[in-house]
Amino acid sequence: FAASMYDCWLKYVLCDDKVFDGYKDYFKYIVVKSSDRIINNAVEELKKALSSIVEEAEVLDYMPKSNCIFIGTLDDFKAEGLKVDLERKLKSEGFALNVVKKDNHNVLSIIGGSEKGVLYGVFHIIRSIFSGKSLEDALCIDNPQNDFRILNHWDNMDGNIERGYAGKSIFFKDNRIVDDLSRIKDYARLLASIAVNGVVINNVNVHEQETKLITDEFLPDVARIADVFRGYGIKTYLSINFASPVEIGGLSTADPLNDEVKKWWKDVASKIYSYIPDFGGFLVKADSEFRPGPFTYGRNHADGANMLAEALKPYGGIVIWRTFVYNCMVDWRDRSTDRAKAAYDNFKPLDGKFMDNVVLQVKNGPMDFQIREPITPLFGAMEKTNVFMEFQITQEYTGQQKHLCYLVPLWKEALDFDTFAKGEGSFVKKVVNGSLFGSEHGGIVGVANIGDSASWTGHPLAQSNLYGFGRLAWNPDFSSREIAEEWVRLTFGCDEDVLNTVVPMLLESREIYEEYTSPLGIGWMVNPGHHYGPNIDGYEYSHWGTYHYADFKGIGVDRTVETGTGYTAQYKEPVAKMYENIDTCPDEFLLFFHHVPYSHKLKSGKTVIQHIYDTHFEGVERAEKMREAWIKLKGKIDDETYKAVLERFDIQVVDAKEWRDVVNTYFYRKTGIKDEHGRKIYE
Ligand code: GCW
Repeated sequence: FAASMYDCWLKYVLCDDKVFDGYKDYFKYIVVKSSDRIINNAVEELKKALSSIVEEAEVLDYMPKSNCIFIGTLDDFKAEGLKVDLERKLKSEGFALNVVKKDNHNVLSIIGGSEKGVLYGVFHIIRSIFSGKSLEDALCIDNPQNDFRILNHWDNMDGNIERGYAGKSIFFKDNRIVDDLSRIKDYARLLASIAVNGVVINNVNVHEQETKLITDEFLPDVARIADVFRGYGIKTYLSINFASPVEIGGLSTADPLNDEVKKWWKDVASKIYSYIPDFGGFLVKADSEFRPGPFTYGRNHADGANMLAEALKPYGGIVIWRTFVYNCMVDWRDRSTDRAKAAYDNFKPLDGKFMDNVVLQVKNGPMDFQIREPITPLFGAMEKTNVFMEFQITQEYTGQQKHLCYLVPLWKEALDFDTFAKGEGSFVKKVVNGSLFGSEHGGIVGVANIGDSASWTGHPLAQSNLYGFGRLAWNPDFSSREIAEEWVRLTFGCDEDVLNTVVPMLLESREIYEEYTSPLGIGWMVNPGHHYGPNIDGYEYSHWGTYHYADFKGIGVDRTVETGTGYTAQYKEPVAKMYENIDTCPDEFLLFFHHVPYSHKLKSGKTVIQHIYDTHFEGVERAEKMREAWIKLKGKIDDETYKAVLERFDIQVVDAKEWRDVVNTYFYRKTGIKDEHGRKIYE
């Protein structure tokens, strides 16, 4: 199976000729009535996909008297006199794939609710063909469950990517926007294939140079990028600096209630839309980790967000305001301040105060993208405010694209969590898609894991996370396995050995990573700054609010109402009680919610200390097994990918051992308790 890892899941190698027979008959003629650019790109993609397997199809603007494939919007379809019962069933970005009769022949129709729907429909048929699905199984009506499916890029204009583990930025170089946009076009294709419809191209930490992206100096270049994305149904957004009026506007204040400031932003909006008529809007990190914001002026987040929202409103733009706001200058001895409480404390009182084109972007966990965190209680608490879910695809705390960590299971846990906000069944996925509270906007956002590396993602298997993000944002009901299987087939073909090796590997990779890193939901324990590798006390005596409170007697953060920080009260019942009570708190979150002695018995019957030892030994063994299983695939995976993955498994195994030994030694020294099985723990 030879194809370049650059092509990701768009390799277009057929895995099952027989399955393809069902489709073949329609591919002689492609009927397209529209001259729309998105539809043209869709047709180009289909031709590209088919080019290696059938004779080149003829593109017609009329119906031939033979079987054919028809590609167009519902309006195009009706104009053809064809009948299909799709009204009200098709959302604007949805699509339908079906076979209809026209005179004496059959028309395989890809019908979109809009041009974007057409594009997604074409990618659906391509995905079906190349993952070995029969035509019958491919027929469907499919709508996105989330209207906004956005990627955030933490790219700086000097070309570096904050928390990027896959090379340099594909958008920026040397403090400018790149000249050659061909890689961005390939990226747009990849994103369209997983139905991503928005990109924020610059880092939420907006530094001096990036502050100028909203000026005449750079907007023409931003417009060039936006134009490429537009052809694939993707809107461009920018992260902005809240202090821009002062830093580049010559004003003496950025106070959101100041008239001059309001006018300044209105002028900025009008200018941006003159360059980019379909500009998506602003992403804002304000009053967070030393970034400027409304607090400076005694204003709150709603004042700040609404001021910007008013400027964008006439053009249909939105303000995406992040809730990652917490005190990052705490005294570690102060046990009453709890960072986990911060988002709720800051934003819950403002529920109902935001304009309808403001969306709060909330990280899945209350701390910061750890390998295991409970859901942020803000989901379910904001009944009158739009919220987006923010996931981190880039693997900051989950192995930095050196370790394999398929994140879809983690994301699904978050989306499937029941908040009980409106009784049983109030799942997070319903909060974020807007249906639970009838919100105006809903969506899922991911912090991208790509850069200019040959495989886009550094670790070639980390492509599965980008793929999985898009699929899950489209439909959170897909299972982790379904997504993994689809990705493996599209990426590596349908060899059974490959499938039976890589799919289980992906599915257990998160658990393996968790085993040899920080135990029982406590998180952190990493080297400060870059966050790679074990350092148990790395963040223990710092100002960041990220502690485990381990001493010789016990470990964990008491977040109960009864004796701790009171964080559990931010959840609705019965969730609050479940976490509050140590007997019902799930073990994987034990140390997140409770401070316990090392002798505390888990539901498995093991003590906490023995669990720590066992999981750390087991995690390494399982990492070694993944590496060995991969080696068995030599010859079945293209060489380039095979080697790139193996190199990373080599690193993972070595570094997992370091984690194991550092963690085990730390707790052995703290507790003096020996491993029941007498395995090697360095003293
Ligand atoms: O996890 C932290 C990261 C920062 C990041 C911040 C955020 C972009 O370490 O690098 O800044 O979260 O989400 O704003």
